[in-house]
Amino acid sequence: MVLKNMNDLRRLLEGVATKKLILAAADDHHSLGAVIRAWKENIIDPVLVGDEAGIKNICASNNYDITGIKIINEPDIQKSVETAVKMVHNKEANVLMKGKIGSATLLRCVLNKEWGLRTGNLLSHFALFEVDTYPKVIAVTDVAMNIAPTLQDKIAIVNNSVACLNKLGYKMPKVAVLGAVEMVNENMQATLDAALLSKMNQRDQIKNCVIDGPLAFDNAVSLESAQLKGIKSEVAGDTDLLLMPDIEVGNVLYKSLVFFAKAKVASIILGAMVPIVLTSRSDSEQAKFDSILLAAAASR
Ligand code: COD
Repeated sequence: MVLKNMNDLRRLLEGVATKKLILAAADDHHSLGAVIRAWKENIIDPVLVGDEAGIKNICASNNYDITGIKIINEPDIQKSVETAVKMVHNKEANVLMKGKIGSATLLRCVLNKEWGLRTGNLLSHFALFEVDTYPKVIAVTDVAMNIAPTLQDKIAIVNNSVACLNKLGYKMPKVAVLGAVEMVNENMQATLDAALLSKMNQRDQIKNCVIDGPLAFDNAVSLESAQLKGIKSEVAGDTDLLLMPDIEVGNVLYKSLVFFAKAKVASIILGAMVPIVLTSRSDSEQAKFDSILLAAAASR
């Protein structure tokens, strides 16, 4: 099974128990809108941690009725994130969500050795995009956490993403490891890593997926483009997951898809004690709502 669009995430959650979600630094308009919508649809049971007066102001000016939602008043942003992370650490929730705070600040709390959400695995970012020019959703990793992943990191990033795709119903997701070219070039580290990852997959050192690379972006997402270049690949043109060489390439692709291609996006952090909704502060309420759906599906 593959997901055709973001609505398919909603279908995955039919009959699934409501998840407890904690929103850190909760006085954020789009985050609150998304959380309240997901609460009304019985996807989550939220707790809001943050500046209570600010939260109530936003709710009043947007006619959000939050009667029944627990608020923990912590006006200091750093302390509100620490409180939220500690609550998740103490198993009080299945999902953590970032509100009005920078990604790096939240991630540093998540990585705290005493009360953070480490599991011993590498944590990595995973984004799903629905774009009109591709026949199914396409996952992209890592566009927001690991800055310059080593080969070892890339193996962990693929494993995190494949485990998540398996939970979303993909039996053998097709993984394209991106480079600037589809040939191995000893001066381009991304192509060397890609070739190694492909071989490790063939030898069953990386399981439950089909990996091919290096592939340039065009032949990863277009069979015609691959055929024109004479590339024979099970993945080319049918990619489920794009593995990025580094954060800059990944982040520029993310923003280009959203701003130029008007893609819908959902994104989370994997590998921690629970999935973490981690969207960009400029992402829409819809993106935050779809990310909550993705986190809920990934926490099953
Ligand atoms: N998974 C598990 N442990 C990790 C990870 C990871 N991905 N990254 C770091 N750690 C551990 C290290 O092993 C170490 O024990 C500790 O955390 C600190 O490691 P540093 O010194 O590399 O950590 P920081 O605090 O300098 O950086 C961690 C960040 C996640 C903050 C950093 O990688 C970062 O800034 N990433 C980009 C975040 C960002 O700005 N995204 C926005 C793009 S939209």
